[in-house]
Amino acid sequence: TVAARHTQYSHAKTGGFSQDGPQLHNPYRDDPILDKALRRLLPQKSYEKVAQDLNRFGDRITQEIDNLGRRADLEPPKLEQQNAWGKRVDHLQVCPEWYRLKEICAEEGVISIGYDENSDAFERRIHQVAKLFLFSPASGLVSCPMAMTDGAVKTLTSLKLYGKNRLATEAIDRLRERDPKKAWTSGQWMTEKKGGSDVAGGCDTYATHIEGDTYKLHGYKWFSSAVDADVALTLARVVDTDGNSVEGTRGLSLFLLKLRDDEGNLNGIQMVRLKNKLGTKQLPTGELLLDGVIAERIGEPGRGVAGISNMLNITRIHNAVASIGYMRRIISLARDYSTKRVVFGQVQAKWPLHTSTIAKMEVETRGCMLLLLESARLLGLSEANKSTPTELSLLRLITPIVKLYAGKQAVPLVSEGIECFGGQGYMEDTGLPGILRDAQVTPIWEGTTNVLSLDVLRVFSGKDNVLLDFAKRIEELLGKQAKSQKLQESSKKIREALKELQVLLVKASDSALNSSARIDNVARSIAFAIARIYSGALLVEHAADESVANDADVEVAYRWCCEQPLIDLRWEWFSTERVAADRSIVFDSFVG
Ligand code: UCC
Ligand code: FAD
Repeated sequence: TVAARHTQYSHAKTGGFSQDGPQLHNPYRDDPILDKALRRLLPQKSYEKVAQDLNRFGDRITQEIDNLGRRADLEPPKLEQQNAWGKRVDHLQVCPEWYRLKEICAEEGVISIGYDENSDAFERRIHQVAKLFLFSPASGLVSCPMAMTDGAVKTLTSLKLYGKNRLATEAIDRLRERDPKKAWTSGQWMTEKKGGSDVAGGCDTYATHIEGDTYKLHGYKWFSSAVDADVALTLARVVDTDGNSVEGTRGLSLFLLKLRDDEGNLNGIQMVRLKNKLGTKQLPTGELLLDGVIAERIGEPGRGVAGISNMLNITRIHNAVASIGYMRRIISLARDYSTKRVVFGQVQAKWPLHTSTIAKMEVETRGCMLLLLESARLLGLSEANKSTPTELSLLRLITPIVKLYAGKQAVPLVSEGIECFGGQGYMEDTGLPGILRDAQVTPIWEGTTNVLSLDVLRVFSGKDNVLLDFAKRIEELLGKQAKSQKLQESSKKIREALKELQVLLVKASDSALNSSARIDNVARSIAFAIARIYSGALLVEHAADESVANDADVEVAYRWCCEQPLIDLRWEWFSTERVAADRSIVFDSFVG
């Protein structure tokens, strides 16, 4: 009654009601697809071991890790450049929780699992990716240095430096070390002021020879994340004895350096400032002046971009982990909240329009998740030397695809998820807005959506017939005729979309020869079509496996394949006239 309310407010100024917030559940047990997918992908014994580890780790996330990650969100790093007496100190202050999270990564083996020689390489990469996926949204962005650390191990081992180069050997051991006291992390410094996508066009860092493979580096690195790292991989142009260097990609060589000496002094590095970022505020991203950094040249001179691509291909998979981790986190919280928040007389979960909103997000996330696990499977197979040539070319294809697609989907999906909490989703102390800010970086770093779409074209222009390999894999996934009518219809849609893509690409490459068509301006639509066709086929394969799948899996596959376009590409978009038309739209009324 009115009188009762009046009494209530006169005593408690904020009113008597408070809303229960969303609860974070064990992310492994809460995930509707991860466990089932692992059951399908891994041999029984290995599955049991992995599931046990992920179950336990999921509990550790809810009980300990998530809170540390949240503390790291709230205490961004600081840089003290000079001490009180004007001495340059470049003292980086990162909160204790950040360091604790790094220790936990070593203890939990988030990197070492990927290289554990006691288990099959194919299985260990799947295990690692699943574990990183659980960790990522709780990690306070420690997932970022972990990505680069994994990439550094991969690069150094691919260059076969173990046992041959002292620093590289120590780095390989310590970057995948389980003892937190010995474990190192790595940075990756590629971006300079002039260019982050066009690395060769932007690189103005020079290396003068000292002796053997040792050089001194001078340059300015414009974005360097996790500057509390122990080592970093970077690119520079070697200066010859006449003071000349080679321009372009072929002039870039790859270097490995330690950030500090044994006394903790910086190795010819000045931390100029920390970046003032939209999100990822937990992560110390700095501008670094390299002023005589002692570094080891690794790999052949002039093969720097090709060498660091090993790192990029690993960090891009980690980036997809992060994107999908954010998607899963927001859905999980929104789902829980929907059982608690009463709107118009009943909980959100009972309003069909609300569950339909979350169902749409769920379909997207499951498609991305299976694409991610496929990338882990292919990576693992290649490292176990078990890949067929088709699987090798699919790994090269899927890496930019999963990064660009998941990164691009994460931002609107997380935004939708935030809306599920109404005004509370916009409140900083819920921790929810930070998820959106952090998700926004995933389409940008490690190669933007456009740059990775162009990388997909680079893959197609290689010597292998990647399109045929792709078609072969899709057929393999669709397999035998599924029993369910919905899955049969889904398979039909996938085959139609694949055919359409093949026809357009063949026609485009023929027309490109006589300059009547361009492929680069539709690279993004091509990449998206590949992602959607590939994920659709993976969803069908998953849903057709009656040993794990249920009706919801079938429905998800059907909605992915039959309720949204798998391919959004028209022949007229390839025409060279389209380029001029785009310009006329963009620069209409532009005075410059
Ligand atoms: O953003 C960064 C770190 C953020 C923090 C870490 C986040 C981790 C995940 C988060 C988890 C929370 S680091 C900066 C990232 N920067 C980029 O990704 C650069 C984007 N730009 C590109 O990817 C470009 O496509 C370039 C720089 C790779 C292309 O440059 P060029 O100069 O045009 O190079 P070319 O001539 O096309 O390629 C040179 C060689 C070729 O081999 P060869 O010479 O044998 O023909 C290419 O085939 O490199 C080869 N190559 C590759 N190989 C190029 N890309 C690749 C690749 N991805 N895989 C294999
Ligand atoms: P640009 O290259 O100037 O790109 C601007 C726009 O142009 C983009 O939309 C891009 O898609 C588009 N574009 C570029 N080329 C083409 C083309 N040919 N066709 C069509 N479109 C094109 N870098 C590191 O090396 N190490 C790090 O640790 C690191 N950490 C980072 C941390 C954060 C928080 C951020 C935001 C960035 C970080 N980066 C790091 C840099 C990041 O990798 C680059 O910002 C990114 O690769 C893009 O480069 P750029 O900023 O120079 O943008």
